[in-house]
Amino acid sequence: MNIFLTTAMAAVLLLPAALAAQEPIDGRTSAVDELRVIGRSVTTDMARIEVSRELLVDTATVLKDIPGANVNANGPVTGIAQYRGMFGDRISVVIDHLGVVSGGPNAMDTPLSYLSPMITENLSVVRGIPSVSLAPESIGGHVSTTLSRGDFSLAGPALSGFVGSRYSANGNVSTSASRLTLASNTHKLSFIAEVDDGASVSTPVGKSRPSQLHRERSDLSYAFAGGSTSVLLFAGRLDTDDTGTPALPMDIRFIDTKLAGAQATLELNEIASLETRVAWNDVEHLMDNFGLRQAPMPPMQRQNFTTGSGTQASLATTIALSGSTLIFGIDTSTADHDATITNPNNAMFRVDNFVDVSRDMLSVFAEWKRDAGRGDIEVGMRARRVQTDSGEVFAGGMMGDMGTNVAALADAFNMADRSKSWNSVDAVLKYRWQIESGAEWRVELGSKTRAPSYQELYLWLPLQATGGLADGRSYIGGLDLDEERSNEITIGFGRDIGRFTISPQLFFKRIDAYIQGVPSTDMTANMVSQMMSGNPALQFSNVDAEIYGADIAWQLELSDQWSLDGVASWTRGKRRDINDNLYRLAPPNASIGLLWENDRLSIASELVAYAEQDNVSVFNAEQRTPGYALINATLTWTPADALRIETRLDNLFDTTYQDHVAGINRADGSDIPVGVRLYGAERTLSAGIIWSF
Ligand SMILES: [Cu+2]
Repeated sequence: MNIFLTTAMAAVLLLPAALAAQEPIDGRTSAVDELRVIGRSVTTDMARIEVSRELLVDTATVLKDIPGANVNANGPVTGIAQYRGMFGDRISVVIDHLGVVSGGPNAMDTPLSYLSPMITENLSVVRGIPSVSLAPESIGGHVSTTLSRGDFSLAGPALSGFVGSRYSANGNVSTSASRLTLASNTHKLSFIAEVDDGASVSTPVGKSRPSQLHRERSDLSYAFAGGSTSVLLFAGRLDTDDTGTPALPMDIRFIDTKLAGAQATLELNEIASLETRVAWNDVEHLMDNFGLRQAPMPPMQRQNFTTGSGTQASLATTIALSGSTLIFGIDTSTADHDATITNPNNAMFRVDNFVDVSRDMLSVFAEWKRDAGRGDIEVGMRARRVQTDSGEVFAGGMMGDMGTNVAALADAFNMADRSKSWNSVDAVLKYRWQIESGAEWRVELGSKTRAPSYQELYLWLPLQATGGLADGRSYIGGLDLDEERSNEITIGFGRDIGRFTISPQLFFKRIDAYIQGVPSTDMTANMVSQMMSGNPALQFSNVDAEIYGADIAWQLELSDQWSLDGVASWTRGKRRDINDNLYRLAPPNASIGLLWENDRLSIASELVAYAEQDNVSVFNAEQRTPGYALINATLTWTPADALRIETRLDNLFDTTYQDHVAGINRADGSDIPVGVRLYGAERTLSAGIIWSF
């Protein structure tokens, strides 16, 4: 407890109390059950963060400030969203309402990696069970983001935008971004661009190598807002080069993605409106195990060239009835993937990791919401069909037993029926009851499904291409996988008592046919895996699981300038069929922030504490992690309306700590030994300046 006291006291001392001038804050309204601290708000419904106001490189990092959420960071810009014990493909992540197709079989280009922070307006997470209308596949949660493409100009044609740069001394990490918007009250043309760059960062035990990064992201858009019509057209690009992912067996050499899309809404009449969206993206990606990290012997050098491309489209109609709303919609998506592993020193060596893999989805839904008075109800149903297929695979250039065994695995895969489909129905029921005192209760019931990912199905050779699991184990897919079904309940409460606001939630999910690795019984796969990695293979299989927990956000306004706020999250995940824990769950954690602000200056400090994670999974020998506490502080100064100066201090006491969900180092040549959990950054000072016009 001593460390808590000392750190809490230091947090208070960080705030120069002398600055407490007496000026009211505009726009600081506290609606029922809404917690609002600069740049963020949490309700029983939703937690939202204005990303562009946060001094960071990976947008996914803001998930740590959201109750129940966390981020599995396999590298500096490879954050995988985690929510209430689920992560990866189980979480729906959308950019301006539509998803992206990831081109990396290890999720090196996670959906959130497409959101460079300075050009991201906000990120919000649905607390509890996502409505069926929000996303076609969202068994574990829904993260919604928007790019900041500027506003229409109501006062007539005008040019607006910003230019800004941020720098962090640890690793010379810089982020620079700009927006240029030419807009009238009906037309808007906007260009945004950001370049992020940095070398490997230092931790209290030495440099984490390779953790350098280089990412360029741009987006050109046109928008129209008429009386009853609005349109958005966009084309964008992501270009990531030479970026480390020390928790994975390879690093990013390049990710080259083109994105484009169109969205339109049309108000048909007083009661009905239509929304339609279509998006396309195409990814080319190269990763290797020798370019950025200490290279293995030439025969062991590997590079993997992968592609991913696909489209998503949706059409929905909203009908306003008296006191309620009805939405009908249809969603489709297609995704194609290929991946080929070669050795640059051996022209004969080739492994077709994924060949002509496709995963297509068609889904329809209906949702009815009554938003009248004190008892709000939402009922939604969604039917979905997912179809997948894979081409025939090949591997060559391997000698002796290895060559024979790998050829046997390829033959077995090519003989098998690889064309699969799953039909399922999801249902969500939400009830919100507002009491006269201003308190609200919320009960949500959901039955949600997820068809397997292409890696879980078609990984025919034991490899670590697992959507970023980063557990160091080699997996093979399961062609007979069933869909997962999660039956769940969320109970939430929200209350304003004077200057104190609180919104706790409890959840329980019972998951049938939960997909995870179990020891493979395939002798050939185990022999190959043993020779390549020193461990037998795990096979993606259906098991039974349950996840439960609680999370809370709260705020206490001490005065017009001073406030305290906090978030706490606790999640437990277990197998039901055997005695084991689920893999890579964030340990119990809490943060307390102390904020002082007036209309020109805000100073915030936070104490972030993580408990040890003892509830680790046996099936893949997950390592335990000790607990830790950190203090961070930020200062934002707006000397003029157009100018914003920011500084941030992370890890004030230079604490040596390991983030449980950040993964294990796999890279030779780092100051952190291979097989040891990655350490967090040492004390780091960052600063930025942003000029808006
Ligand atoms: Cu990759």
